[in-house]
Amino acid sequence: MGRDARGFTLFEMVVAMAVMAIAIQAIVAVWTAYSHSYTVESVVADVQQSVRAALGLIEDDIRMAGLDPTGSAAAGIDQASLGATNLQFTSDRNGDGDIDEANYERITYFYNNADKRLDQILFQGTPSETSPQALIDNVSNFAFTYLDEDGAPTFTADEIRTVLITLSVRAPAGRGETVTRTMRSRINCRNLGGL
Ligand SMILES: [Ca+2]
Ligand SMILES: [Ca+2]
Repeated sequence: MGRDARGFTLFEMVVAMAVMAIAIQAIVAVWTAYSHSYTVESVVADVQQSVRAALGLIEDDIRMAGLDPTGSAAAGIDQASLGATNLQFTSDRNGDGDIDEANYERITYFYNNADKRLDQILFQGTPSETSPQALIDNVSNFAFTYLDEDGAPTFTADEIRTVLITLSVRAPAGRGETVTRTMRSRINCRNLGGL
């Protein structure tokens, strides 16, 4: 008796099921890897975007440091609060010869290492002064570097012409993994040392 040519033997069924099981396993593995890399990639994209946005805001502010259209506001970088993770600067944005309005004339940026945030204080020294607020979270590393007119590092406020920023953000990317991105920025402060 030959087997029915239209049917399957038990052996063929078992082989077919085994092949299917292997195929499903492979599909699941590929899908898992894909969805994981998709998660990591989207976290990387988010992190890069937020770092870029934060740096853009700081750059715009710091570029204004020392703006002093009347020459009588004594705008510039504040020596007392100058450090590798602290920067306070003034600019006479409304050009009235002093630094006292709630119009972003005195701004402080500082790295809050305990909370891993880059904080800012706006309108400092005016009635509208804000408490520190986070500009960006998950900051794993932050540093200001200051250069004088010859490009040499300095911590003397009057000598500063260029501000360099290093900003690293580390964000969770699922499965206990993290994504870290570091970006640097170089700001030439055209309003400093112009007198
Ligand atoms: Ca002013
Ligand atoms: Ca004023």
